[in-house]
Amino acid sequence: MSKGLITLVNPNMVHPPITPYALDILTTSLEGDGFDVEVVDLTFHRDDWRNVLREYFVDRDPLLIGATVRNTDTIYAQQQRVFIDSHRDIISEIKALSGAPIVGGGVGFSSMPFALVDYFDIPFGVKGPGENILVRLANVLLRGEPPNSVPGLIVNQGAGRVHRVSPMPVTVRRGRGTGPSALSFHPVNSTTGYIRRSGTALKVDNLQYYQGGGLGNILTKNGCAFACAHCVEPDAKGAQFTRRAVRAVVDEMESLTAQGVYDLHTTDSEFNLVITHSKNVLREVVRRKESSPDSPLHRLRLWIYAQPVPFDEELVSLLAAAGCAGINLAPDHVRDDLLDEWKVTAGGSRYYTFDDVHAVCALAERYGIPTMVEVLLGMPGETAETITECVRRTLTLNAHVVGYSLGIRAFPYSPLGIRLAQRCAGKDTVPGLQSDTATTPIVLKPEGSCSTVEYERQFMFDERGQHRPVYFLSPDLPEDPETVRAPNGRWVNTLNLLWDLVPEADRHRVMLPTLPGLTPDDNNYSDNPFLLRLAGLGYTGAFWSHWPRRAEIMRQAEFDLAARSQTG
Ligand code: B12
Ligand code: SF4
Repeated sequence: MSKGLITLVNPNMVHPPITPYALDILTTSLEGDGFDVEVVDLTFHRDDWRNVLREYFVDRDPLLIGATVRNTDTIYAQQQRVFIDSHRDIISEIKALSGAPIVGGGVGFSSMPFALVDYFDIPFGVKGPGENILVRLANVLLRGEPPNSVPGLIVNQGAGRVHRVSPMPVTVRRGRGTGPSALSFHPVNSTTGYIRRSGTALKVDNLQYYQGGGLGNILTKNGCAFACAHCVEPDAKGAQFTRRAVRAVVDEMESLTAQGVYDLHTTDSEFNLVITHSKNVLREVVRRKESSPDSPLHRLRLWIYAQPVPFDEELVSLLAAAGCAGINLAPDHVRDDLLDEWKVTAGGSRYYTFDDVHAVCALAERYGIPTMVEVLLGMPGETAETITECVRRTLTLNAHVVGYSLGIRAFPYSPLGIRLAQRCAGKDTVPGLQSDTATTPIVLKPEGSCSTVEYERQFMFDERGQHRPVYFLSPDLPEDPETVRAPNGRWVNTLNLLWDLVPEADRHRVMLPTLPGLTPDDNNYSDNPFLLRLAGLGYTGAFWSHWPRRAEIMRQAEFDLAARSQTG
């Protein structure tokens, strides 16, 4: 007999649509524990989500409702779009339709969870992997026990008072937690194959996402033990690597490819950190392909996120044999002086040089695997000279695509965000702090000097409660002093410099930020006009793989549209 119904809601309205993988993971664990789970997926209901919710809740009375918040905002400095207001609208509608308690979670949510339980006005939140905590919460509610007995659960007491039940499950650095060893359970379900479905009512429809967005997804391990200055992931996902059982991962790849979802993007923070595990996963894929000519894995196209180190020929040959279709590499910059303070392990050491980036690109090319190289410009210390060198050297890499972003979103617990708040000390702004919607200088309070809700909120809201996502752009870039002084200054000179630095002949294979921030040139996937066309035309695989042909694809799309309007 079922223990009761849990409803999981996906409020992500960004297109091209990305499969809410988290909801398959949560469903697997909840169903495994005897609960019924229904997924109300609003991604394909951007215009009629209210009706969908109303119809759903007419005859449902769940024990608990979970909402996943994958992205808080675009984290793209040229288009600082915030998503949480639309999430709040959805949550408010749910509250009007059901009396069930609501719990929030997701990687975006986890980047500022105290502020978001408060903003959404929901009783519970989970920071980091949620499957095991959610099962505990559901059982506690079922038995009528106090939620305060669920370790790691974030509980909203109202009026801005939020606390987290200790001990905390996700290893958190800087003494803010005690780590999984302090718990009787680990937050990640690392042993079970997550159940992936297509075409089942009220479950995530993996094939529909693949047909609408061209990508499926797969997790081989959770978390990241490194400490790159701009990054939220060690804090939001867990500061240690939790490997999933190899068999479970490959079973899932097999299940997805058998359903017709052939392009799978890894959702690890970085696929190659813990290289022995990465190789074991790939070996198992290769073994199954070799042992059966009928294995659906022969159709697998794997797309990975990776760092330049560790990488060796064995990994690349295994990637090729397993069906890797592309490597998205994130060296971020070429200059050691900038990277020394930025791309580091938890112990603070650098882990690659630009020579390693060259070596990976060359090796991948030898094995016929295209690469995309991601570059993040504007970190502290960036100048016209360092940008010039970075663009010049990254263009020599022979990568399929080089993506340049300018400006870094500062988050409450990214090392950069923490440092900026410490430097402001609640008194002064720091040159380079910027937000398009800021009307007064951005002055951040350091952690510990205010409540956690307040600390997190200031990275997303101003004092009046208006959205003001905080960004950082190096003040040493060639901007006028007024631009740097203005809290909402736009680094236009630097944008122009960037465009000037990329020769016309390379433009087709380069992602370059533009002033509006949402054009077919921008490395911003949220409703990007090129990607929407791409998805509409049925292209599959990582979006960047089609980037060099975007002018042609856009022309084809215009042509098709014109032809259809004539025949229609
Ligand atoms: C892979 C990836 C992509 C790929 C996706 C490919 C694919 N087919 O899946 C691509 C390149 C397309 C992409 C695009 C974008 N991405 Co992205 N992406 C990721 C990445 C690396 C993995 C996401 C993922 O699926 N994780 C695996 C799932 C299983 O984990 P999870 O969602 O965190 O779920 C667990 C917990 O969070 C929790 N949980 C989740 N939901 C819930 C709900 C409840 C109720 C509970 C209790 C718990 C819970 O339990 C889950 C299971 O353990 C993450 C970083 C990361 N390591 O997670 C960034 C990340 C999510 N992306 C991010 C962003 C901003 C974007 C874009 C908006 C960027 C842009 N401007 O274009 C777009 C949005 C696209 C869209 N349509 O939503 C940011 C979000 C930051 C923030 N605060 O908002 C992240 C964190 C990257 C970063 N370092 O900043 N992305
Ligand atoms: S950018 Fe650095 S900290 Fe973030 S996931 Fe990658 S390696 Fe880990």
